[in-house]
Amino acid sequence: MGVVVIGAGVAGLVAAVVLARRGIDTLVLEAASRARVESRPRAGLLGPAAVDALERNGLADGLRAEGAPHHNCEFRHRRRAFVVEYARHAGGHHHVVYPQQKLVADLVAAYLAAGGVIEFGVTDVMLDALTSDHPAVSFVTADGQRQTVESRFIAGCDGHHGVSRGSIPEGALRHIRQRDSAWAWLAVLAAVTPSTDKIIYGVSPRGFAGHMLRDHRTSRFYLQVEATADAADWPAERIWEELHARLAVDADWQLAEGPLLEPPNVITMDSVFYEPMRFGRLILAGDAARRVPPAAAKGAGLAIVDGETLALAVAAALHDADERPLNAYSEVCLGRAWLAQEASTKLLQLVNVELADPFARRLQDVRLDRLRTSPVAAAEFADHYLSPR
Ligand code: RFL
Repeated sequence: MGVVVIGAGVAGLVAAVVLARRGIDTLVLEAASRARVESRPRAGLLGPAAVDALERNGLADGLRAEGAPHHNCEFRHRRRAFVVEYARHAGGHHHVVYPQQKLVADLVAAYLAAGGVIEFGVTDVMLDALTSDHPAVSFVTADGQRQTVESRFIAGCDGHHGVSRGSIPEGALRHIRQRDSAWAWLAVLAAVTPSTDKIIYGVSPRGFAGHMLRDHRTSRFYLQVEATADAADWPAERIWEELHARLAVDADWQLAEGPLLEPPNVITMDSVFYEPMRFGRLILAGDAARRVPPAAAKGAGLAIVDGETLALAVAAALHDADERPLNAYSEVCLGRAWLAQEASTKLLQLVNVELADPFARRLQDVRLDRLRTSPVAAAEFADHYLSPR
């Protein structure tokens, strides 16, 4: 086997398609069922680097047909709304909103069409001999058979809680962690047509509220909550009450309510990087190598671009015996990921409200006023918001 890819998320599937299309024998191992990966709601907003990578590899048909381009976003502050036309400040670069589960379904189809093999529902995945020329993966198939596969490389694309990174010996990777934030976001997914055509970042004296878009029937909302918050304390009624209050604006605007599609989820804002993204013949990509909070919507985009970079580097090593791209892989991906982390940190400073700190709140007022009135501040925001490009 050329490459075993662990995890059929966006990182793993992009890597697998690019490898399979280059004639490299590829096996994808996925813990969940196909139905689950193709219906699990997560990201929606994809930046230009990710969209370009999908376009380059002919993987953007669904996104082009159904995705919604986004050029502007809206802030609400002191009950006043203002729009930042960020694409205008960034040479026309923009986002596309396309639900991650639809992209995963497109990628699974493209990979199978390229002759790739996926084992869904695997358990007990174990990695071995990572520093040898023939690393091995053993796993139990959905029908209970233990199998062991030797390969030339293993792509660890199994997300933040997967087994790949944990197979690397203690001390081989640096763990670079941000100090814990006092705040988390309560993530809410509702079956309701968005009450807006652009993302809304609402900064209110009660804390931040975000109104994101998924598709014409689905909206995502976020509420800033304490890092120690318990989702069980947030019944639907309390969520809607808080969203109405925090998104309120002195204008003719109504927030439409709808049934919650899944239990709300407390997402902490901590970040961690594992460096380098490679140990011997195991190469990490996407969330397996880091956790960037979803605040600036960077994780899926980074994972897509990591997947492509990984596949091209492995293809160069296998086809041309050229290991230079592989040796550069970690640095290239980390450069992009730290840029995204900086954008995420800046966005959190802009929208999360330090509820008990009047000094910080006055500074936040200044930041938001500058964003509203200064083209330089808007251009700076655009640069972060769309990075990496
Ligand atoms: P994934 O998507 O987690 O996929 C990993 C896959 O590996 C499987 N797996 C295993 N398979 C085999 N053996 C094992 N032992 C395994 N353990 C796990 C899993 O079942 C899964 O299928 O990782 P990947 O590919 O690195 O992609 C990362 C992105 O999913 C993530 O960064 C984004 O979803 C983050 N994110 C967002 N990113 C954006 O770019 N834009 C957004 O708008 C955005 N919104 C979000 C988000 C993440 C969110 N949550 C759920 C934290 C909104 C939310 C609410």
